[in-house]
Amino acid sequence: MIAAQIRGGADVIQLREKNMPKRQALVLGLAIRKLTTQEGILFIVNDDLDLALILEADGVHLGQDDIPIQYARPLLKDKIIGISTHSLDQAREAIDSGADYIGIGPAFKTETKIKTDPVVGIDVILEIQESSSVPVIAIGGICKKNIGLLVNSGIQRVAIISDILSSKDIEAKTRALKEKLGSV
Ligand code: 3NM
Repeated sequence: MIAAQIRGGADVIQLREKNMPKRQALVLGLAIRKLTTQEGILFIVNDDLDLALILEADGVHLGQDDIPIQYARPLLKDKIIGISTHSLDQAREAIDSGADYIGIGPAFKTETKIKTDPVVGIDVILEIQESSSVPVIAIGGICKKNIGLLVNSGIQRVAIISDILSSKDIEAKTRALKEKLGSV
């Protein structure tokens, strides 16, 4: 699945396995690290600082309930730290605290995350993007049908799970989404 996403044009792969035993995640992560290194793609580990370090990932992605960036930064040093945000205030705080990028969402309704925050409007995402010194990545419920709404508003960085992973042809779906992003 990951190889197909890379062939389709994914720029970054994130390992996000909330319920997988850590040993299994380690084995999966080693394979992802090998593939992403070969292909020159960034590899980010969700939540787990230890796994990110062991796997020599390019960075870690931290949620609002994870280890705060102040504690993660000394361990990760100059590696990438991204933070999930769900409001203007959280976005500002994440940027001020030294996040290298922020996720903002949910952009649309999503079934993927068990505990989701209220949908953040496109206007709020744009406002954050316009004032942000770091890349802003929209996430949540983004699919081939609605990605144009974001792109037409000037949002060009997205993270997508279900619309890609539920596709029969993951490579073609990733390519189609990427083409829409590139059409602005
Ligand atoms: N974070 P899908 S929404 C992992 O709002 C995640 O921060 C979100 O999955 C946030 O593309 C989300 O299937 C789920 O909607 C994204």
